[in-house]
Parts: sequence; structure tokens; C-alpha cells
Amino acid sequence: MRNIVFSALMFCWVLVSCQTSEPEQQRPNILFIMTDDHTQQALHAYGHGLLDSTYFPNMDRLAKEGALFRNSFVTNSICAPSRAVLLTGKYSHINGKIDNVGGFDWDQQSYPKLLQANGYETALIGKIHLGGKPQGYNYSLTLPGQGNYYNPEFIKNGVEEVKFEGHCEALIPQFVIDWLDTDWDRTKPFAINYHTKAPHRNWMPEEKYLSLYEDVEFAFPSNFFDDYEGRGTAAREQEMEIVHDMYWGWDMKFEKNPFTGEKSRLPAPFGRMSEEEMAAWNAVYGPPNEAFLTERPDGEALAKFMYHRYLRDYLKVVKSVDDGIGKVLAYLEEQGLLDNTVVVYTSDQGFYLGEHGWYDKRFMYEQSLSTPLLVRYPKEIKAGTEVKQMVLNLDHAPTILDFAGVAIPQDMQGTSWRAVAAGKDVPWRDAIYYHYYEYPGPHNVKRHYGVRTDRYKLIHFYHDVDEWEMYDLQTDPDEMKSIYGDPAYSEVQAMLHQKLVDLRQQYGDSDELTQQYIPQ
Ligand code: SGN
Ligand code: CA
Repeated sequence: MRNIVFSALMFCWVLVSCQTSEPEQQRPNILFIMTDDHTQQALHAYGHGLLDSTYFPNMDRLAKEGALFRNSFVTNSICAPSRAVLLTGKYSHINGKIDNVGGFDWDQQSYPKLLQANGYETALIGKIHLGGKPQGYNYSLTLPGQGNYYNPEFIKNGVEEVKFEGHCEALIPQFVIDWLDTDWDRTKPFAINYHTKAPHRNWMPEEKYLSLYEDVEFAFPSNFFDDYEGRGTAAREQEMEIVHDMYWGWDMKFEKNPFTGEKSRLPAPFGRMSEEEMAAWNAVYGPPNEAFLTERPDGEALAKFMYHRYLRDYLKVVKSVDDGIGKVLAYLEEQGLLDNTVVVYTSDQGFYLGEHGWYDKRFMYEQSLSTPLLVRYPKEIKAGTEVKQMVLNLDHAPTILDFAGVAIPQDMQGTSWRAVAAGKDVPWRDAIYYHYYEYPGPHNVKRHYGVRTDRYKLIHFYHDVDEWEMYDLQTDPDEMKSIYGDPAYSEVQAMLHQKLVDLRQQYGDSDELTQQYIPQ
């Protein structure tokens, strides 16, 4: 009899334990790596070949061992709004953070809050750029605003400012490891937002990489000397040209403007450096700056100098980011945690590296609309997967909840890409919706919204203009000539207008809401 009772009890226990969720160690950890302004053109894995693959082995490793998303886009190509979309899974016009200026409402629903409520331990380390006190995290150590490259301050748990010595791209990965090592409650899965500052302007390299790439020559992109014909006024009126809009101190690292002798609008960024750091810096930048002052290049030679100073410094800080990722991956591997961690690598938006003569982002043109997306999770994602479906930063919040086994709230507007990353053939969107607002503002990029399909793009610039542009990405991948109004494309144009109407309706955007976001 006792045996029968025991067996019955055992049977019930087995039944109950099968019905509860998977054992805790089976829920994956989430390591979400977000860089600032890193663009696909600077990633060897995307095949652009700016540099040999050996330069960024850790980013390449993620692509080789996981999935590379060929068509990964943002909904509003600027920092703080992009991060608000990431956290909320909602468009800017819904989460309220339309530009870098206004506040972010941390009281609203976000995926870290949902993870935390469902047994995850969460941490936010690095740049978030949303002001206020982060919510949804057991621990946060964030850069104030844009933060600094050298000897930066960080804010602990949204209140206490602490100054650190060193370069921020060496500090941030170390903070991630320190949190895992000492603070993380190992009975729970973790979810970390590991957000770098680099390669955001003004690209101040770590001391050990100051001279890296100084001897590497890069070709100009084919449209570097764009004359902005064939499009509306927006491309012509921007203020983001390498040659005309970079600051001699801040960006080009000169003491003052070599032509006028004036101090640049933003000073050379040396105030935060120690004497030794300054000496190492001068040993590298001093000689070419001297040569420049003697030669005083102009025309194409001037453009070549500025383009190289920009690109080399940009890639030097990407190198530090790659090192940091390598350190964190090595730590996870050593601890036996890596294969049970969904590692996502992305950036808050793309960036121009001389295409159209530009730096910065904001436009719905390809280089800033796109952003890298690499994902490693060998339990589900085959090594070397290439995803063609169009995904958005809007999709990350639902995807992470999906991986974590947490219900995705109905009001999140994105779609989980978990199945497409695993190579499954699931129904997917055939167009994406975009809306940029920060105008008037830095770099003078007019307000616009639009739609992109796999082949075509329709953009409406509004506010102080009312102009439409349309591109055929197959015949004009560099977006040099708008075909809006071209009778040969009238059917395509009608199709894109209809998609735009449908998507605006689907996501709850409207002319009325658009007007409300224009300051009176
Ligand atoms: C700063 C930069 C701009 C950049 C914005 C937004 N100027 O204002 O070039 O577009 O940040 O960048 S700087 O002279 O201060 O470097 S974002 O990534 O935060 O959106
Ligand atoms: Ca950014």
C-alpha cells in the first residue's frame, strides 16, 4: 500500500514538474550589445571590405558563429529615440521620445521591466542617452548624456556620479564583467544592456590604438563629391559634409582652424587628458598636423586629408569596441555561459562614412537607415546564417521577450525575429515605416517619413518643404536620382503611396499626430 501511495505521489510530482516552466538554467541569458553610430560599411562581415577581417575578429566571430541580418533597419535614425524604440518596442510617436531633445518617460512599459518581473536579473552599462533615472534594471552604470572618451564619469543606479580613469571603451566591458562576477545573482538568468559610446563623434582613440591605420589608405566612396542634383532640397541643405561641417578642433584634432587661426566652435578635446595621454596623442597627431600646416592642401587633397583623419579615427575606436566584445565573450566562455546566452550585436543607427560626402545619420537613405545586426545563439541559430527579411529595431523588445519565454504585450508594435533567425519560413512584412523629427536641429536634416520595400523607397520631406522622393534601389543603390513623378514608375509610386497609408494606419501615425510633434 505504502508503495502504491509513494508511486502515486511520485507520478504527481513528475506531472507537476513537467507542467512548470523549463528549469531556470534553460532560460537563456541575454547579452544585448549596442554601439553608438557603428555602421554596416565598417563591418567586414557585411562584405564592404574597408578593412581586412583580421582587424575586427570578435564582431566577425558573432557573424560566423551566428546570424547576420542583411536587412536590419531603424525607425528613426538618431540616438535617444532609437534607444526608446529598443526598450519599448514602440514607434517614437507612441513612446513619445521623437528626438534627442525631449524627455523620455521611464514610467512606461519596457522589455527590461518585463524581464525583471519575470525572474531575470537586469543590468544597463554604458550609454543610454535618455536622461532621468533608468527603470527596469537591478543595476545601472550609465554615461551622463553623450559621455566622454577619456577619464569619463558614470552614473550609478541613476543617482551617484563616479569619475573613472581610463578610456571608456576599456572601462565599459570591464564593468560588464565585474557585474557578472560580483553582483549577478546566479540563480537567475541575466539580461544585460552593454552599450558602448564608440564610435560616436568625436572618435578619440585609446592610447594603444592612436597610430593604428595611420598608414592605411582608403578610396573615396563613389559619391563622395555628390553635387545633390536630382533630389529635393533636403540633401542639399543638410550640414553634415565632412569637408564643410567638421570642426577643426573637435573632429580634426587641430589646436585651431589652420586656415583662419580661429578656435573651433568646439575646442580640441584635450581638456580631460593627463599629461602622459597628451604626450602620446601629440606624438601621433603632431607630425601630420605640422605637415598639413606647411602644405596647406586644398580641393581634393584637403578632402582626402579630412576623410582619412575621420575614417582612421572612427575605425580606431571601433577596434576598441571589438576588443571589449572579445573580452566579454571570453569571460562568458570561460564561465561556461556563452552557449546559453543570446548575444545580439547592433548599433543605435547606421552612419555615413563619406557617402554623399557626409558623416552623421538621420536621413532615410540607406547608410543611416540600416544598422548592423549579428546574433549568436547556437542552440537555435546555425553558424553562418544570413537573414534576408527586413527587421527593425522595433522588433528587438518582442524578440528578447520571446527568447525569455515572457508573453509579448499586445501593444508592442514590433514582431519577434526569433523564428527568422532560426531559418524558419514564417510570414513576414514586405515594407518598413520610418519617421525622423529632429528639425530644426543639429545637421539640419529636414523632417521626413517614408516607406521602404525590398526594392523601392518613398520619402516625404515636410514642415518647411513639401517634397517627395522615390528611389529604385536596384538601379540606383546610391540614391542619387529621385524617380518620383517619372511616368515609367507610376504604378510603383501608387503602390508605395498605398503602403505608406497602410503602415501609418497600422502603427497609429497620422498627419494630426505629426503636426502635434512640431513645436508651435
Ligand atoms: C552631438 C554631435 C552631433 C550628433 C549628435 C547626436 N555633435 O550633438 O554630430 O549628430 O550628437 O548624436 S558634437 O559636436 O557634440 O559631437 S546621437 O548619436 O547622440 O544621436
Ligand atoms: Ca547614435
